[in-house]
Amino acid sequence: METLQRLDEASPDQCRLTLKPKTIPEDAWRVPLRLLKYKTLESTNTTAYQLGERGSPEWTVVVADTQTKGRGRNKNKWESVKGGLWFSILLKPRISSAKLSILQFLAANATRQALEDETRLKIQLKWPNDLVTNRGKLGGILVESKTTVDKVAFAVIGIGINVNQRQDALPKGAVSLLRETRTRYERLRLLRAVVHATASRLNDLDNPSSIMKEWWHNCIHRPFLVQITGQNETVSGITRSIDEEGALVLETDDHNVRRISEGTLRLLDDQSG
Ligand code: BT5
Repeated sequence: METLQRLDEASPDQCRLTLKPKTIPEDAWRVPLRLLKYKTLESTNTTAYQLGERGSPEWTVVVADTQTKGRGRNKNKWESVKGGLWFSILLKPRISSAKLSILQFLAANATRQALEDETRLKIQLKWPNDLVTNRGKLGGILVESKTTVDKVAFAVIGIGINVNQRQDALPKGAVSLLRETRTRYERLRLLRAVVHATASRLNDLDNPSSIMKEWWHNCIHRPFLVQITGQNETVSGITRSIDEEGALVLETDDHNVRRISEGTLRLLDDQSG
């Protein structure tokens, strides 16, 4: 295991990062972790991606107190004020690019479990990439990657969790751990729990059905009537499962079964199915 002081490869000069990395004392990290801690970044995913391009090793983790251009899927903005936990993990998984979508579900499982263990709050998952409580959105996951032919050169798992923000600092429809449990949390302790949970699940990448099974077991719309708005269409139906690529299996209103691989899901009714 490396100490956090040995960050030569990821030094700001070599990486042309605009802000100086801060190091924090290392204790019981169980992976060879390099933690780069910043006050402000545009996006921890962007910085982790740059580090990936410059050959930084896997388990380089970038965390920032605030992000000025935090992002979600399809150019969605991710509000990243102080108090939340915004970080990205650089990984080099030995999987084909066709299997990349699985990483997002693995990360969601790991984050959900870690947060539930740390806070005792019931946290569920909403397709495709949300962490939710029954009052709103607690966090989200954004996986980005660089692929060559059919191999993954590296992947960046970006995780955003609302932790210590008060309600008035949260966007509409969002909740924080503070709001849900009336307790403040040490963000790096949560980060460590998520990293551990991710590391301990990585072997499952060869076994997507176990990842998807765990995800579906903790899904908030299982099986509910939902509406999914994609780039080209809006469909509604009852969610029946997710397949091994992470597509949502939907029984549509006209009783056809459709596999939906992208879109934003809205719960319509919690009595169906
Ligand atoms: C996501 O996108 O949910 C993935 C968010 C990933 C954020 C992390 S933070 C660390 C890393 N660095 C980054 O730049 N990103 C990652 P999506 O499913 O597209 O959801 C985005 C939508 O969630 C927005 O359009 C808003 O409606 C809502 N939203 C924005 N900020 C939020 C917040 N802090 N909490 C809850 N909902 C939010």
